[in-house]
Amino acid sequence: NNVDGGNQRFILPIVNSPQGSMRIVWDWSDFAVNFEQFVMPEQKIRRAPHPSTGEPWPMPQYYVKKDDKVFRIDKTHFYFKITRNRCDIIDKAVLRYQAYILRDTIEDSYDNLQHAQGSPLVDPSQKYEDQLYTRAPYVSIVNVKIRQPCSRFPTEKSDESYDLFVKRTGVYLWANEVWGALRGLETFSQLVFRGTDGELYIKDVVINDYPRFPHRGVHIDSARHFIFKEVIFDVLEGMAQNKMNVLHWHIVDDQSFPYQSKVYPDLSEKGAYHPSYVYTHEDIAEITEFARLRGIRVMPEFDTPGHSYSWGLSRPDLLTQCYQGDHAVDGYLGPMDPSKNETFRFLKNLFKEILHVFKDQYIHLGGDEVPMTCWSSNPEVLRLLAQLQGKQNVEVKPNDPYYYSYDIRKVLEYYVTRLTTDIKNLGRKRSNGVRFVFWQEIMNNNVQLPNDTIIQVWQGDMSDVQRAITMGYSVLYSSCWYLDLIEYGTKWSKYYHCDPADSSFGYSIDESKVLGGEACLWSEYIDNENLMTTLWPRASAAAERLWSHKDVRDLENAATRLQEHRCRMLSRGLPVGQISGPDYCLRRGK
Ligand code: CP6
Repeated sequence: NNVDGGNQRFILPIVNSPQGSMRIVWDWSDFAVNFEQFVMPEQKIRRAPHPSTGEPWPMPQYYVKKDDKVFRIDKTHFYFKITRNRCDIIDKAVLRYQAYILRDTIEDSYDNLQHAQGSPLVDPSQKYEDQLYTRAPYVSIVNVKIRQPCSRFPTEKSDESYDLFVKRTGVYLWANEVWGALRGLETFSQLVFRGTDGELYIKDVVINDYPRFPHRGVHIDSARHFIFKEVIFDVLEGMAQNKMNVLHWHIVDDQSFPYQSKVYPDLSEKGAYHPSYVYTHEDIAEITEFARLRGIRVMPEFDTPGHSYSWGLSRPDLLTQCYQGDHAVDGYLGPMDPSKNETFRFLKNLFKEILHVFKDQYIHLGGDEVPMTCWSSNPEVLRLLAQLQGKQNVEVKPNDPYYYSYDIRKVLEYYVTRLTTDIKNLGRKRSNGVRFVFWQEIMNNNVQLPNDTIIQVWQGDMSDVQRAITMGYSVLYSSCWYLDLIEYGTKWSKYYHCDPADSSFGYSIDESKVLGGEACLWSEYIDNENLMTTLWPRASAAAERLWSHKDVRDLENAATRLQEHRCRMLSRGLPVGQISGPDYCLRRGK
């Protein structure tokens, strides 16, 4: 089949040209005569679908549709009625979705919304009065009922389930928690489509929906290229439209240190690319707030002991001096120096601040790609290792005969155990405590940590997932969703078919131990200009795998919905990329 794009014969329906509307028929196979390598005569020819048919992405768990039956939405009288447990999260969400539904689908954007409400667009920060909604007559009402009072921040235990009924007798959205109501509003807004007559329609449906995995993440890297706050907002808005709920923010790395600390301001003064390319506490608060209002958690990653070169620009003493034989090699610094108490004192102070700035229970501590050969070259680290292995006051040098009986991985275990113990103690004062995530090297190096630790598998397959579970850890899976590794045509089907709890190769994975997965976008070759176009709609493939029932795997069906979904993200103002192959979106052009 041809869902990944490539050549296909189809008809572009209407094109606006200076001469007026005309129908263009483009037969791609005429072109292919000259390019034989592109001819695939046996392939199924798929006509680009109508760009708006009101199909959801990701697919709900239970989605019962009465074929062909649709209701018309009265654009001028449409509103959401929140019957219980109002709070800022749901009030602001309702305004966003009302704007999307009306603006998405009709030509005159905000003017219509203002007209519909009979009042100017409301300042979201103001306190809502019921009269805001009572001006509209009782038609096209969406009744929103939230059973429990709002909580302030989403957590790994948030209930994101909801029920949605679109029936002649009315539209009802019911959720236990506000987080489910947010997901339901997104689904509802996706079901509304614009007919060829310009009217808004919605299908007759009953939906019962909830996520398959609690952790559905997007990983961004703001250290290889500085990512503007506005682009991070776009990432978060894209996540909301794909029901993803964790922003994994790899904030610092070897190349730069854009996190502006108040206890150690020299870290970013020396470590950021430029004084203005920093994230202040206020920036982070804004990003966290934008995420919170969309039911998204922000999980920061401060990657140590490796990937820490930029820390050394202000604090060279933090890093291990690498040796060649007996000689310290000038300017050659390795991972964090585990042989000094000062290293841990420093980290403890910094993480105390980090726990205060980032509210989420999870902290990612990295632990990947640690250059341990530098550790094994350093006499102080080797002295530490000798102690750890029960040999007091022994001088170990790389040329000692004993050297190879030492296991340098014990130093990694010592480092990680000491760091997590320190941070756990700091976290006691928080209401939700603290929980750690590490890249899979921690498990590969046989480091044993408490069972509430989470291992993120980024290399390898279900055997690694199985291994982490056997060692007692919970797992996040990312191996197949390294979105920065792209190729011609950008085959999204491989992202789509990848499953974090895939039992089809003889493994029987305990799905309750798999928290979910993350679409990872590393930024070596990504900056503000191409971040969104590379992330979306590629990450949408991961989003459906992580939300929908595991048997939702039909590529043809997904391809049609994904095309519409991409157009929808575009029309909502997100600069998303192209992966579907030849197609079209209807929106206002120049
Ligand atoms: N940076 C950090 C990276 C990567 C990792 N950690 C990485 C390694 C291999 C690929 C992509 C990214 N750039 N800090 C590994 C988790 Cl293919």
